[in-house]
Amino acid sequence: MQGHITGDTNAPSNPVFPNQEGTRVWVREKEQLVPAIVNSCGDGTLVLTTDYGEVLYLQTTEVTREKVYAMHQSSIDGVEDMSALAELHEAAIMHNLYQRYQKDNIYTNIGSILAAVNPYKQISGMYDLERVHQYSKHQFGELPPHIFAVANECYRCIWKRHDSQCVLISGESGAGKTESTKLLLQFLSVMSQNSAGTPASEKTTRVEQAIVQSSPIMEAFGNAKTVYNNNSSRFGKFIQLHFSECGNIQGGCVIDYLLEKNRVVRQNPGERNYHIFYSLLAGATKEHRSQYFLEEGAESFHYLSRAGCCKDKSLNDKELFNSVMEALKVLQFSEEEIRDMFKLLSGVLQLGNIEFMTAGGAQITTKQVVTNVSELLGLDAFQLSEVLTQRSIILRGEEICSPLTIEQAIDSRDSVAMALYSQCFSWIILKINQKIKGKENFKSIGILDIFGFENFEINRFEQFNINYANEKLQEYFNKHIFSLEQLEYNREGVQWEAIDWMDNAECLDLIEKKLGLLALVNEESRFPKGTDFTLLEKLHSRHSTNPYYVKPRLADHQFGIKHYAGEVLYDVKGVLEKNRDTFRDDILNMLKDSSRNNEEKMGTARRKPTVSSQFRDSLHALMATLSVSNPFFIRCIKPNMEKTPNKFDPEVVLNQLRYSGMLETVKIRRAGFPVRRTFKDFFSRYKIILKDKAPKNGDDKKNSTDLLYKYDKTKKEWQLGKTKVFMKESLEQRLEKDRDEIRSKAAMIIRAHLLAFS
Ligand code: AD9
Ligand code: MG
Repeated sequence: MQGHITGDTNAPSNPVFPNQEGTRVWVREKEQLVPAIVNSCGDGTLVLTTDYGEVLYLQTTEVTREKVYAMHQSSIDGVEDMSALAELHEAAIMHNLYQRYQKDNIYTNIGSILAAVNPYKQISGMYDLERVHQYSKHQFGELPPHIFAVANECYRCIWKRHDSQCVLISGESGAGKTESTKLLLQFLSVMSQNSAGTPASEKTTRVEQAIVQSSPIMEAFGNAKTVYNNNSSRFGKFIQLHFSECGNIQGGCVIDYLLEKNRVVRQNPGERNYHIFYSLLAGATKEHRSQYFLEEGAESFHYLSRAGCCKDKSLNDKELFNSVMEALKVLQFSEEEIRDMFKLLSGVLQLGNIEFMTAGGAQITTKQVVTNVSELLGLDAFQLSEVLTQRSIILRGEEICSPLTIEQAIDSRDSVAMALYSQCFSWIILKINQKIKGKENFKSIGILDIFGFENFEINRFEQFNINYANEKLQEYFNKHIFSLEQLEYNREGVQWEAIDWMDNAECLDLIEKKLGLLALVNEESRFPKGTDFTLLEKLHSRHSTNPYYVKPRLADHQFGIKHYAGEVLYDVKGVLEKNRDTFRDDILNMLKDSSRNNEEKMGTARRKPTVSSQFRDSLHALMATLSVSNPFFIRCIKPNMEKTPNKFDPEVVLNQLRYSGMLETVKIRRAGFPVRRTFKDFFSRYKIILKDKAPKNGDDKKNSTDLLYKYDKTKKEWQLGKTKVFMKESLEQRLEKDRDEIRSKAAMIIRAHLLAFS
């Protein structure tokens, strides 16, 4: 399926090429179709200007219908739903996105799937409260495509389908997943406040507010500037909102995935550490600054300055600090807890400034810094110096100490910093969860916002996990959009045309199946003598013939995977250590003594599951949760790599459209009947449309069929399966609209009657 744009099956039958000045055409350039306009045609030359600014001179004798042909009106005008495009090829899909993007219409539907192009700018009025209300009052499809329309449909589906819902947001790093998540939360929280039935009690208002306010806290501690995104999520999250039957949010829960803790101690060039550090330095009061050794700027802290980037003009550290403080208050973090958090953050920064020299073994040269760290973290200064410069083990009841090299000392220092920070992060998530916990006695909406696909110059264990998660999400998408769809048509005996799609099952097998990459990484991690290089040898020897595995010819420290979103080479250096994630017992004991450490989190290092096996289990658990909910998909698209507004780079977009299977998605949505209901459900929902004429014979199938014929005699928009009605989304929208109208009329009549009697 991957590859070039294939011939357009809908090419016009008119063999004469368009020669009118101003005619919109498609021109084939190097196997790709490009939108263009006819400038002139005379003297045997056809002059075209492509939408990307190129001028082409073609000999009319050489122009075939394959080379140049008129654009269909639907492509010229642009369409809100891709399924309505008459021309079905990648170029048409991209052109439609482009046209809409130029008019600030960043959202486009593909049936009920939403494509969202990141505008990299605020579009005025796009997300204000008025917009929320507007979208909440309409059926999906009645108003222009919008993320609020998806949120609204998702909310309505709780009652329409009587099941839990989930929204899966995908797209590469910087495409707009986290922003979309916040917009969904914003919409749902307003819906909750306005829900009929119960007036929002104080308790529910607090939960909604707390859920919305948890975002700035999680972002401050879990997001950072990377090459791809100035606010890149370095952890994954699944937020569940629990609704009551009346439609208000009663509680929620956040599950976090795999915070990139390495970032605390080192970053790639041009990247930053977690936002919270810079915010704290920019926003803390004078008093706090002097109390917590924060008087100097970010440049003076090794952990913040080593990658050469302390500031970015798109990031306002001070403002973030204020919003975090405000959010912490809403979530009722106590003064003491906030103070401890500051101390811990400062302690981590101070740790990074501990330096060593060699004198027999590593010696600390910055004694004052050690004193500061001990004070901030409530550790014993002597003990801290000891564990950072020597290793002690208990052998037959006796303590034996051996000095560390500088490198080992730095490693031990960094491992303490990482452990402290990641514990602080888990603790914050725990606190948020305590605060937003509530009843779970009805249905939920889950929103998944993971770290997007990444391919840096050097990719490590973190990228391996991040891309694995994205691969899993793509599998889920494929399963729902293609696989289950085809299966259901077959089972129900519905006729339709099968669509080819790009399956990523084999790539996932390579990663997670028996003896796959994950298994080998884990096996080698358990093996005391295993090193990154013995691991690499094993990976190569077992998998080098797998078509999804890449064994680079030169690099002796890399292996590669052909992911659905492209080939990525991974560096094996550090893989085993990060996967083992063990802690020296003596350091562990010292931290356990720390007055500022919550012990429950510091499990013993022995025989604990490896990082990747925990991650795999948590992904599988997530997939199990998702599989019992009704999914909505939002596909975020990055228009350029420069993070800039008003720039649509066709190559960047085309690549994303290809690997996300967008063309196939459009095709399947168009060919298929994505809405389905059992005869009983269908008839009981829509019989109200027939008013008094609704038959009472109990034959749901016949009654459903009669009703369907009323709406569409040609049967283009529906089909009957063995047990269900299959419909196009357009037909469902019409039915829903009529049902709504009748119900609101009925409600008005009842109200009028009540008034008359009162
Ligand atoms: V990553 O995988 O976490 O690295 P995301 O989450 O996909 O990535 P994010 O939502 O953080 O990307 O978006 C990146 C930036 O694009 C934001 O910081 C905004 O500056 C910008 N953005 C994204 N969506 C919108 C939007 N709907 N309106 C305006 C947006 N700006
Ligand atoms: Mg994000």
